[in-house]
Order: sequence, then C-alpha cells, then structure tokens
Amino acid sequence: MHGFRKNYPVASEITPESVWQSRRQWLRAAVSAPALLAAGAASAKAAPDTEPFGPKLAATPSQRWSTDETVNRWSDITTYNNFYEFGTGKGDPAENAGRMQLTPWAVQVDGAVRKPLTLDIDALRHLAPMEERIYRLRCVEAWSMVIPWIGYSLSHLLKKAEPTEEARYVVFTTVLQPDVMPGVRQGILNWPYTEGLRMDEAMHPLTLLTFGVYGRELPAQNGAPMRVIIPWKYGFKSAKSLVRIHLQSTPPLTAWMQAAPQEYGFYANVNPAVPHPRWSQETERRIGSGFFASRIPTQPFNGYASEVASLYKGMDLRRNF
Ligand SMILES: Nc1nc2c(c(=O)[nH]1)N[C@H]1C(S)=C(S)[C@@H](COP(=O)(O)O)O[C@H]1N2
Ligand SMILES: [Mo]
Repeated sequence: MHGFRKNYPVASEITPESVWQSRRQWLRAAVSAPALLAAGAASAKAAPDTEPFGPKLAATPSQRWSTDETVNRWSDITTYNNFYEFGTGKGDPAENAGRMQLTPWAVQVDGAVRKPLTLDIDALRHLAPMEERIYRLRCVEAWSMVIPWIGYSLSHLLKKAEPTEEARYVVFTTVLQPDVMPGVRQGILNWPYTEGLRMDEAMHPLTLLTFGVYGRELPAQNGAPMRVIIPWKYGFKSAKSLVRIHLQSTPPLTAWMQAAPQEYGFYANVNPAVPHPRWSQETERRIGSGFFASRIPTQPFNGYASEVASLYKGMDLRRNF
C-alpha cells in the first residue's frame, strides 16, 4: 500500500520515503478532525505507475484540511476523467485536452463586486500561499478518488474583488474553445460549462481554487490552469479551466440543470440518502482499489458533514438535492 506513497513527490521536491512517513504521522495525529477521517479505509494495491510529470508547483501540506486515506495514483487521476468538452469517454480528456490553448490565460471576477478584477494566471498563482490538500472526490456516477490538490481557498480571491450585499451566488464559467473541443461540437450540454455556488458555500475555506495536483501544475485534462474543487459536493460542481467568476443576486441555472433538471440539482451535496433517479448513491467504487474490491459506503457531505452541514440547517435536502 505504500507503493503509492513512494511514487508521490511532495511539494516541489522528490521526498524521501522517511519524510513522507513522518508526514503520515502528523496526518494521523489529526484524528481530532473526525469528519475528514471518517470514511472507510480504502485499501488500494501497490502497482507500478507513471511518475507525476509537468511543471512543479510548491505547496505547504495542509493538516487541517486533509484526509489521510491512501491517495490515488497519478495515472488514475490523470487518465480517468470527466471533461465533456473533450468527449464523454473517461479517456477522452487525457487524449484531447492537450490541444487546449493555455496561454495567455486571464480570469475575470465581476458582477456584484466593488472591484471587478481581470487577473492573469501568474497573478492568480501568487495571490495567496499554495496549500496541498488531500480531498476525497465523489462523482455523481458513484466512483471516487483521493486526490492531493494544490491551491488556496477561493475566499482569498473573492475578498479581493470586494463583494457587495447583492452578491448571494457565484457563477463559474469554463473556457470555450470549440475548435479543439470535440464534445462541444457534439452538443450534450449548453456550452460553455457553467456551475454555481451560494455565496456562503463559495466562501467556505474547504472550497479550493485549484492550480495543481501531486506537486505539479494541473494537467489539461484536470482543468488547467485553474479550476475549483468543492469536496462535499458531487464532482460536476467542480468546474474546470475557469475564465470567469461572476457574482450575482439570483441562483444561476447551471449547464447540468439545463440539461437534466430532475437529475442534477443546484446543491448537489453528496448524500447517500437521496438516490439519483437512475441509481443509488449509498455506496461508491474507489478507483484504483481493484476490480473485486468491495464498494465503500458513501458519507453524507462526502465525509465533510462536521465542516459544512450547518450551511444547510433547516433545508429539506431531498427537495434541495
Ligand atoms: N468544464 C468542465 N468541468 C468539469 C466537468 C466537465 O465535463 N467540464 N466534469 C465534472 C465532473 S462530472 C467531475 S467528476 C470532475 C472530474 O474532475 P477530474 O477529472 O479532475 O477528476 O470534473 C468536473 N468539472
Ligand atoms: Mo462527476
């Protein structure tokens, strides 16, 4: 099981096994954060793997926000993807996303803000200290992974723009490059891919503006150069390759809500008690754990309930799915 760890270069340097082991110990010492450690232990098997590659991205490991579950392989994380702009097959993003034009890249923060911003990707990378956070990612299709993301809380960027009292929702827009996006030419969704959060969800420290994974800058298929990760929600909320973050007073009608409103709600909090119309959400398959590994129970809010359940106090989570 330590095979993964050995293959896992931490932050900006290749880390000797001994350093990694002591890091594991402080993660274990964090048992006082029960929600983050609650999920069933995934016992993924050691296997030969490709080493992470691409430009390095330094980051400080975050004890506060990390699970100590076994991280998935680089190869799982970068070849088993959903990025429908590049096709609906799990291997399509790895095959096609490399054609995305990543330079220059600017992100606009606008709408209900006192200081609208347009920042290039370098300025965004330097806006706040980078942290490495090991999060669970639970897809609505009932598979999951454990992924060492690199980024900082989205709240740092939003505060810079000085939201007004009107700012009650945040809308994320993904880049649209139809010439290199075979999925866009096929239809499927009303492009560009849009997602949204309530302002308090967007400001929650767990909501990560994400620039890297496994010590490297994000590969194209994982949403380069910058995406958002909301670990207590189904994966489709975590929009990739962002070009715009818009604040507004009304809830947005996101791309998935337009396509299939009965299947994809605005909240999309991971909830084993509320089935998807076509399948149960009670259990999940941890990618990389082997074909015969048993499914593991899905946790309310993907195991982050003690951090975020209070955001939904008094709400009917069956109606607000
Ligand atoms: N722009 C865009 N963002 C997206 C998607 C997409 O199709 N397009 N798929 C979502 C879904 S369904 C999941 S599960 C996650 C997958 O992220 P990963 O491939 O980095 O694991 O990205 C989300 N973000
Ligand atoms: Mo997903």
